[in-house]
Parts: sequence; structure tokens; C-alpha cells
Amino acid sequence: MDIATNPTTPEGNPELADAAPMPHAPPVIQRADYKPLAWRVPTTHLDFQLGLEATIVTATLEIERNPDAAPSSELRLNGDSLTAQSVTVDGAPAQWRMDGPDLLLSLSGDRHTVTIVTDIDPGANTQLMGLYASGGMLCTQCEAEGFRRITFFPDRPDVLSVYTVRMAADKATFPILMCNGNRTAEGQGADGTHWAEWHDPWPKPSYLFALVAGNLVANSKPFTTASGRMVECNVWVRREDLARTDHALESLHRSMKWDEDVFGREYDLDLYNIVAVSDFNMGAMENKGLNVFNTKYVLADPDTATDADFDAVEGVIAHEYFHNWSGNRITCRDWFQLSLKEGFTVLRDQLFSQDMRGESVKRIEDVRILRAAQFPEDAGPLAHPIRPDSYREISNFYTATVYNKGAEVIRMMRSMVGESRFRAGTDLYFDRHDGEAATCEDFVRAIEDGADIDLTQFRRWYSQAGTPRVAVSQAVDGDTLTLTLMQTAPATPGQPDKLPMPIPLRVAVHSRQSGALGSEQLIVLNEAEQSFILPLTGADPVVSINRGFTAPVVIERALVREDLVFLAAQDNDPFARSEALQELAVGHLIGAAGGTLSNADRQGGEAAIIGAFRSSLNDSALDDAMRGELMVLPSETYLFEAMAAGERKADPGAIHAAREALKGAIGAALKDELLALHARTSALRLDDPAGRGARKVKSIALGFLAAGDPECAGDLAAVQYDTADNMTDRQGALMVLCGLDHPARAAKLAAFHDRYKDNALVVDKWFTLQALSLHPDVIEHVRALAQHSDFTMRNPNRVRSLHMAFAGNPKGFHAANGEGYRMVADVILALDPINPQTAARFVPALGRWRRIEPGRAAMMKAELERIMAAGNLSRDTYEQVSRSLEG
Ligand code: B3K
Ligand code: ZN
Repeated sequence: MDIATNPTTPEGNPELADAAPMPHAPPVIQRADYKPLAWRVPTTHLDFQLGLEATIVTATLEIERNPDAAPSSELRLNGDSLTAQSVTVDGAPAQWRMDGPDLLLSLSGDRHTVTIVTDIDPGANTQLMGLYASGGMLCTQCEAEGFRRITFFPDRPDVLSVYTVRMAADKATFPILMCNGNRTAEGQGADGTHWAEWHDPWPKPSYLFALVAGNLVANSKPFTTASGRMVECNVWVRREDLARTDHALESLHRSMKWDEDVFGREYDLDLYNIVAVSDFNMGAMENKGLNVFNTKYVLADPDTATDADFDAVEGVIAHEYFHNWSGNRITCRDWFQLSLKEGFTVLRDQLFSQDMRGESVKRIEDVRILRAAQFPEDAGPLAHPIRPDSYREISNFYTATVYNKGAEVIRMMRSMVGESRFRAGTDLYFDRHDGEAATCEDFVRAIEDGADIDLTQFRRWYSQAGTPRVAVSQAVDGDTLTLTLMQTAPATPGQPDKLPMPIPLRVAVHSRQSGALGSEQLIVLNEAEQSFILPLTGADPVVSINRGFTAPVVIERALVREDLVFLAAQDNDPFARSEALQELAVGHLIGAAGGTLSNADRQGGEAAIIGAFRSSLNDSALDDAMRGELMVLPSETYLFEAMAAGERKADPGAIHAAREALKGAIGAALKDELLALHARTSALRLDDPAGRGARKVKSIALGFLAAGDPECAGDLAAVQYDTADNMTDRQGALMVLCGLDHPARAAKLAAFHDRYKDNALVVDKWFTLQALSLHPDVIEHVRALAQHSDFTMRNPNRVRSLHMAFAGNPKGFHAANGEGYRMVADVILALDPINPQTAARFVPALGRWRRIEPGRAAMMKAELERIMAAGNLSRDTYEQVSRSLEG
């Protein structure tokens, strides 16, 4: 496909050409406009003559009128950059015309056979949507609207069809040919070609179609399902990667077993294939029976992957597997319902990982991600409900809101009804809607019916954007405490006023004086303001609220420092302990950044945080994994949000300085304890059961030491690097060195590159470490790295490893002279014609300008305006930039 023919650019679309330099806005699609298609497509036959530069696709669709839709004699077959070579209906030339990128067929009967031939150039497909070439192999990505780049088709998720696919290709180049379902036939052709035919018995929408052709080998291990079905499980990779696939395969088996045990879901084909490709726009894709994965979420061994990478592989393998039921067996009626499958599947993968790795640590990690990625989205110009009402480009709505807040919303239902009633609800959902393209409303109704709960008011969580704030006040009256809660939700684009939503909160009332810990109960705040009477356990009551983060809200309250210190050290909910420490740090850092702290307050705050850190370091009841969580300071993005609440604006420079100062104070005050922790954890062997937690705290300790005594920490990091027998330690050491002007910095970076230069995923790390670093010259480093011979804009992992990492580095991105903003805007402009989906992902960083102090805000806005003025933008980038300027 030639990008100049992209119908979303003025060259490709005469209507848009008039509008230069500012193109007309691409059309807005409204949820309220949904109508079922007038035609069904019970079966689809595809024939592929595969080639890297030229592939011929013959699609044969059996179509029939849809009795559940308003009749129409026209059928719209979506296309994107396609030209039909021939179109026949029932074997005769058809009546058809093009309408923009789509093909419109005129049909007279009730049932027809439509045959269309198209030819495509996978090698020129830099968008990586549809059929494309990656490292000599061919693969597909169809969600959300990529299938229309392969052939003309009603490319919408409510059109379910049974697919039979025949692929023919040169055998030497493409020895392996795979598609969804099972292989039903294969054979040899002329001139060194071969062919295979695959059939998927399960009706599916076009976005779940997949094809892979290449020179691949598999790591295989069968799984026997609860009902005795033997499933062949394969992880397909390039031969040189085979040794790093065991963890992925084992993770798949664990996921299959867990879904049977916890949700009663069994796999439904004889074959489960996972294929790793190195050019991929996101993490992975749940195509029926043939998942396509970014190599980053498949390949792992201790020498090349960190412990966090191992966890990510397990989590993404699980996520895609769980989609087999929440997404594939029951899919979405339209793309506005995306959270139906994504929110639910994220919750399922989170619960799985909690069971595999420990509930509290996983919950703390998930909440940290929500706060860093979703809260800013909910507070900015791109805020949208988990079920959006409109979009211009659906790819822009694969967001933290749809995914992570979507999961939180379903988690709240689960918290309110408890595990077993929730299971009754999901059982009913799976039974009732199996084989359908369903809606979020269908899901809510199934939980209502199955779990026996009225969710009328709760439905507002699906339609209202913005993170609710809950103001807490308390009054003691004899033996009881009256807790008064007030909820408000901020205005968001298109939604000035909000109605109260049910907010489930697990609470407990402890006594600071006696140390007695109160028992936990769940309260649900339904009204704008509501009071709850809770029993007291003793004097100086301290309320522990939103334990386990039962609701995705911001709690606003003014707890005295002593109360937070008490909760941080003593709360019996580990999640609540970490929350108290976060609250302590957020309060202190916002005060310090805002310049509102007296010297005494600053010292008092610092001393309290250092004291809390000391208790965590010395608490022998804690394991290192949890200790590590307690030692993570709030992220700068989260601090921006906290500082920008209300009328104030965030000052990134002041926040960075305050946070670094606190790190330095902790590093200096606790140097001995941190050195002791580093020494203790360094003594553990790679395979020690406590090794994972140890590796985690080891590098965290090094980070604090680097802020307190850079030279000493640099020396220690160099030793850690040299003695490391695993990537977690090696990367941890290099991360610290990268931020320092230490003599070992350049040598270790060079050694790392030299050692791993043939491993793309580790070279990505090499780029990321430098782009994320605290080094004063980070901008110059990134500029030079963009010219490095290993850098390319064509590979999304590489682009993310350098530029996305830099956009997430508050120090570099928010450089006071605006250079960071300019660099990111330049990336968007350069990448948009190559890969619009990935380019648009950079826009939200600049889009936060309204929350930032006026000097920087003006520069961020100016960069967005410069992008807009460049014209010729993709639909993806146009939508994100225009919303960021309007919102
Ligand atoms: N469903 C895919 C995401 C597709 C993104 C398209 N832009 C992966 C996932 O969420 O599992
Ligand atoms: Zn998903």
C-alpha cells in the first residue's frame, strides 16, 4: 500500500484537499447512530496468493438479508486503500461503485455469492494494519479496522462469519502457513510453492481474522482441558528465539487452567497458536486460535529479560487467552462497546496475576498504573467515559480509560456483590450472550440478574467521564464515629455536570492511641453527601478508607502527619499502608513544589517520610516485594494531577526538584540502612525463592543512594553491573549509572550495547535507559540516539523505546526552554505519514498543557498548533490534536 493513497490524507481524498493547510475534520461517528447491517455474511472464503511485495486476495462472501435490520438493496463493503480488480455477484459482473474508500454493491435478491479480487503490497504497509511484512514473514493485524485493508468487507464487529482460508506461497520463504482455527488440507504446488487450507468453525467478526506465513519454529506442549480435550499449544518464533519461549508457553498453560477454575471457561479448539513478530503496533492480539504477539511479550530468559518483563509476558499471554471468552465467543456490537471486552479482560488478567504473584503487590502496581495513565487522561482534553459516545478514529480509544478504568468499574461490581455472586453474574453473561455481538448494557444486565443487585444508578459509571473526588470528614460521638462523605466529579469535555455515582469503599477505623485495628466493612456512597456511623476501637481514631482501592476515586482529606505515619507502619491492609505513605509523600511534595511549606514543615514532612521509610526497611515481617512497593515515591505525572487540582497549575520543574530533593534526603539519612539492604540482597542467588523481591529492592535502594551520594552509588552500580547474572540487576545498575556523571557510565553503556547488539528487545532497553535518564544532557543524548544506526522510525518498539520513553521523562520532556516539547512534536510529524496509530499516541503528552503553568503551557500549545498547521494529518493524529486544542 502506498501511503500517498491513504484516504485520510488530502492527496487521497479530494474532499479534504480543498481544506489545506487545515484539513476538514474527518467525520464523527456517534454511538447513538448504531444500526444493524441489512445483510449477513454466514460464510467467508478467502484465497491468498501470498508474496512480500504482491499478494492477491480473492474473497468469496455468501450473503443473505438480515431479518433483524431495515431492508436495503445496497451493501457497503468497507475498504481502505484498496482497488478492486474484479467484482462479481453470483458469477456475473456486479453493479457496484466506489464511495470514498468503500465499495457499494447494488443487490436485488435475498441471497448472493459475492466474489472480489484485490491485490495488495504487504511490503509497503508501514502502518502495520492489515497484511504486512515483518522481518521476512507476513502477518496481519485487523483490530479495529485493518481487515478492510486486505479485502472489501462489512468490517464491523457485529458481522459474524465462518471463515475458510486457502493460502499459497513459495515454500522456501514461507514454510509455515497459518490461519485461525484448524488446518484442514495442505499440498504442494508448482514452482516450489505449497498451499494450506484452514477452517475456523466459530463465527467471528473480521477484526479477529489472522494469517501468518513465514519461516518459524514452535515450542509446543499440549494442554488437557477440564472436559478432557487435548489442545496443542504452540509458541512460534524465529529459530534463534526458541530458547526464550518456555515462560510464555507455561504462562499460557497457567492461564488456561485458571480460567477453568475461576471463571469456568474452557478452551474450544484443538489448537492454540501464538506467533511472535517484531514489528507490532501494540502488545498482542487475540485473533481466534492464532494470537499474534509483539516479541516483547513472548521472549524472556533471565539474561535478557527483567523480572518485570517476565510478569508482563505472563500478564499479556493471560489477557489474550482470556479474550477467547471475553471478546471472541462474546464480542462487541460496535466499537463504542470496546470496554465490554477490554475492561472485563483487564480485570480477569489482573485477578489472574494477583493469584499468581500476590494480591497486594499486584494491586499496588495496578493502582499506580491507573493513577499515572488514566487519571491524567480523565482530567484532560481527551477525557471520555469508558463507553464513549463518539469518535473520529477508533484506534484513539484503546485508552487507559477503556481498559483500566473499565476494569475498575467491573471490579466495583465484584466488590459490591462478593466473589460468588459475581461469578453467578458472569456465568449468566457467558451463557446468555455466547455467540453474540453484545453491549456493555448486556453485561450490566447479566450481572444484575445473575448476582441479584440493582445497578440502575451504577450505570452512570459507563456514561460519565472524570475521576470522582470524595471529600472525607469525621466526628466522634461517644462510641461511634460519624464519617461524612461528599462526592463531586469534575466537568469533562461535553459533560459539564455530573450525577452522583455509587462508590463502594472498604473502610476500617483504627485507634492510634491503643494501636487497635478496627474490622473492615464495605460502605457504598450513593448520594452527593452521605454519613455513615462506624464503631470506634479506641481513642485517636484513624480512618483507613478505600482499602484495596475499591473505587477509582481521589480521596480528599486532611489527616495529620501522625495519622498517616501510623497507617503507613501499622495498617493491617498492606495496600492501605502503601496508600498512607503515598499520601504522606504527595502532601509533602505538593507543598514543597508550591513553595507553601515553612522550613519547619518541610523538615517535619521529610522527617516523617524518612521515619516511615526506616520502619519499612526494618520491618522484618515484610517481604522484599512489598518493601519495594512501600519505597516507590509517587510519580511526577501523578503529582502534576495532585498539584493541578482546583485552580492551581502544575509546575513540572518545581515538582521534579522537590521529588529529587526528597530522594536525596532519604538517600542521605538512610544511607547505612540502604547499603545494608543492598549488601543483603546482593548475596542472594538468582534462583533463590526470595530472589525476585531482593532484586526489586536492590535497585530501588541504589536509586535512593544515587540521590544522596552519587559517587558512592555510582561505584556500587558499576560493581552491580559487573557482577550481575541477570537482566534485572544489570538494567537496575545501568539505570542508575545513566543518570550520573560517573566515569563508569559510558563504559557500561557501551558494554551493554556490545553484548546485546543482536537482540532487538535488549537494544530497545539500551535506548530506553538513556531516554528516561536523569542526566542533565538527556535531550542531547536523545537527539544523538535518534541518529544512531540502530534507530528506525519503522519499528514501533524502537520508536517507543526512544521517543515514548523520552516523552515520559518529566525532566527532559518538560525542559524549561521547550526543547522537549519541540522534539516530541517533531516525532509526531515525522511518524504520522509512516504509522499514524503510533504517532497519535504521542499527542496526549502535549495535550496536558492546560494543567501546566502558563510558560510551559504556551509552548506545549504552540507545538500542537504547529502540528495542526502542517496539514495532511492522519485521522488518528488530527483527532487527538484537535481535541487537545479544543477540550
Ligand atoms: N485487542 C487488542 C488491541 C487492538 C488495538 C487496536 N488498535 C489487544 C488487546 O487488548 O488484547
Ligand atoms: Zn484486550
